[in-house]
Amino acid sequence: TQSLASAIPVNSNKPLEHGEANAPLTPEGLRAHPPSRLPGASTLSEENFSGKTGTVAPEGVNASIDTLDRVRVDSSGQRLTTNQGVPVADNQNSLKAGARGPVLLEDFILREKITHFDHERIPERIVHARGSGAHGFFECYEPLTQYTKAAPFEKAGKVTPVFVRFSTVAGERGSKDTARDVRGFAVKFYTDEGNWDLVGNNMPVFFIQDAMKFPDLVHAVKPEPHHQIPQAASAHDTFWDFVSLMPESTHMLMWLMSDRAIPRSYRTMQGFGVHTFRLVNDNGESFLVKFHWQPKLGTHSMVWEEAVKISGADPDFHRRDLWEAIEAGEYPEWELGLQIFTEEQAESFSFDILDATKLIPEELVPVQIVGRMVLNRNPDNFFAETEQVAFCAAHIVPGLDFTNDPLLAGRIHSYVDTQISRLGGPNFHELPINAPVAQVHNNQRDGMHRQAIHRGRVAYEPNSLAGGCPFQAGAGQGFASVARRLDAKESADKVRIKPEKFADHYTQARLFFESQTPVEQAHIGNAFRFELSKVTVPAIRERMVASLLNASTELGARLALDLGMELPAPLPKALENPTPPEVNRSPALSLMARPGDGGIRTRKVAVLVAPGVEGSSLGKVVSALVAAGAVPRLVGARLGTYVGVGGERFAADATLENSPGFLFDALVLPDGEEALQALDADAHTLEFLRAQYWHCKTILAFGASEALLAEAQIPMALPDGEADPGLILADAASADEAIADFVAALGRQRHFGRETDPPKI
Ligand code: HDE
Repeated sequence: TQSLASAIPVNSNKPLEHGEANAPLTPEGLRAHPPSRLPGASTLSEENFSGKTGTVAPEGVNASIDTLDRVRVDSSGQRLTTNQGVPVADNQNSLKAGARGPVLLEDFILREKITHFDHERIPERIVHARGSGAHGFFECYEPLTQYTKAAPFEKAGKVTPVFVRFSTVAGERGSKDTARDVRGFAVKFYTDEGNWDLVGNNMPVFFIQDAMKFPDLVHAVKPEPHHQIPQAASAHDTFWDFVSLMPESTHMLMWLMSDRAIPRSYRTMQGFGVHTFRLVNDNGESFLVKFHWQPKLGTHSMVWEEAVKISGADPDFHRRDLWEAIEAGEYPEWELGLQIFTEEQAESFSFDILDATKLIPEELVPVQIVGRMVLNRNPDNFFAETEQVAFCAAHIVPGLDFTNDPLLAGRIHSYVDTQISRLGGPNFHELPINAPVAQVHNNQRDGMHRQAIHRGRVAYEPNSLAGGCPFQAGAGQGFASVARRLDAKESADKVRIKPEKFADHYTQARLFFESQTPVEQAHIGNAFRFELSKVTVPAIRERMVASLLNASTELGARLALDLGMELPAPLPKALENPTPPEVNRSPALSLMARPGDGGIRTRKVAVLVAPGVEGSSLGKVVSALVAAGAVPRLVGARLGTYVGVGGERFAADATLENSPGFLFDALVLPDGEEALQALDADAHTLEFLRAQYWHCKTILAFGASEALLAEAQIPMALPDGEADPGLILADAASADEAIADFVAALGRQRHFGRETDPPKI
């Protein structure tokens, strides 16, 4: 293909595909703009000095940057023009018949500007409307050619550019980040063999087994149609009405009520391909596979009370976190793990691998780590990249294939279809963010917004007039579907039924619940209680508890008590005696199973300052945090410089009012008599302190600030009488030791030993 393509000087490489060798509006040197942040500087995106065009991927690492460069626009030093490139003399006044006269229809400049503005919005995604994206790359650790010929897994060290979009599901585009919800985890691999979209979620199972039910599920969870309430929340009648009538959703409900649904950061959540896919090698042999993304930082979540507060103070919490981490050069990283297994193995499992409400316990099929993904560049423009990116479950490449999962089948149709209305036509693949790095040659033509200018008179195949080009690649090179049906024994009669094992709705819900630590189980119970207490129809609450009793009598009984109802009889099951499961506990399903390396990189620490703080200890703690990669922020009653007792100067760049405590991972209280008086007089301080304690975060109190703890009624010991590992007191002599303890405690992220139900603080 290469030699043929270069013989004909059309589309011989990607930039030329659009006739764009030297785009005049692409400024020279854009690639060379400096990283936007100096080490140790604030990560506030507003403070970047680079003109805000994103960070720079290491040279040669992100090939997708090249295809985007041809459309990047930088207006610095340029005059203002119309869309036709006509220079505009006056951008302040419309054209009028006299100073006080009517505006003239003739004013094409005004009309163009307003018309464009009128059409600036496109429909938001029907689900996953709220999201954030980033560029990066995938790097393969070892060749996987034994299993697959997919280009990204060809050899060790092979780098494939990616664009990733994380999202919530239910909320609208402007809704809060910290809703209780599933998170989308969609990865577009720009492979040499075309684009592969692994459109996954942060939970490995789904609510329903068949695409037929998806519109119902989404209608049930979205704001109720008569009054559009509630936004970005599942805690309402229609959602629980639907899921309580769909016992197949029980397993997913356990995940949704777990802390997985309120991640601390996109950077601290796992991703899953959910469905079983196929890997196909050069010999045409195929293997079954499940995809897992494992965050290098470990899995961490919020607590519910914190998530609720953050959604008010910073609805962009996750978006900001991802942006700032990348701007700061703290590139988030995940490892890709595969569970590879054969059809014979699959047949022996107690569950059906075509059922998206089931996972494969790692004890059954271990997760094999095969590569890593690093996100190292923020988009330049949210709309052009993050909003217009079009992920499609149908986008796979040679070396991969689908299985007969009936949920997946619907997705193969839905994504392309939805882009056509969302992005305005069938040419969405030509938008720069969607364009493959691989060349595109076919006989598809025309349609709304066509970019490519195809030469010649041939738009059909077979042809002789264009030398038979573009020609079929053939099964050896091109994509060829695996011929085998998953279950060759099945008859192929047309039926609307489900395989038998799909009817086991509770075994894995129980497995998940039983695999959680007591703290996580308590949180799951609290979440069910919260959500169901928002349901106004008692019959729905009762039906849900009756269903949950089949998964866990303990959970069901607790909920009946908490919701003030009689214990209902368990809901009749679709399958009374399911095949016994291979394992009853899978510790890997606990969030606590992946704490990360205990480091504190990118954790945000509030250091309270006021006039007359004891400065030397504060200086030490700030240096220690910076050295460990954390992000200390000096928080005062107002912005500006505060002078310590020893003349030290502290510049507060956040205030008690604009940055409440729950936005931080930890808190440092200063010593100093005058400072403490000032802090004590400000009600924000005690609020701050109580939030930190309630949300199980680490607190370091220097010297006399201990009195503030007492005033905030913070218990010095845990409810079980043990010392609180997250509460560290320091006097001047023990400062160094206390700071080391503080850093270690912060590395543990939360101190759940404090929790009581109801909370004492
Ligand atoms: Fe999606 N889903 N989905 N979904 N989904 C969409 O595509 C759909 C499902 C997922 O960041 C839509 O471009 C159907 C499972 C993500 O742009 C739409 C079914 C999983 C994203 C759609 C499912 C997902 C979407 C809406 C059941 C996890 C956001 C806009 C048969 C494996 C991608 C769009 C992004 C988005 C359909 C179920 C993940 C309507 C019909 C299961 C991460 O096409």
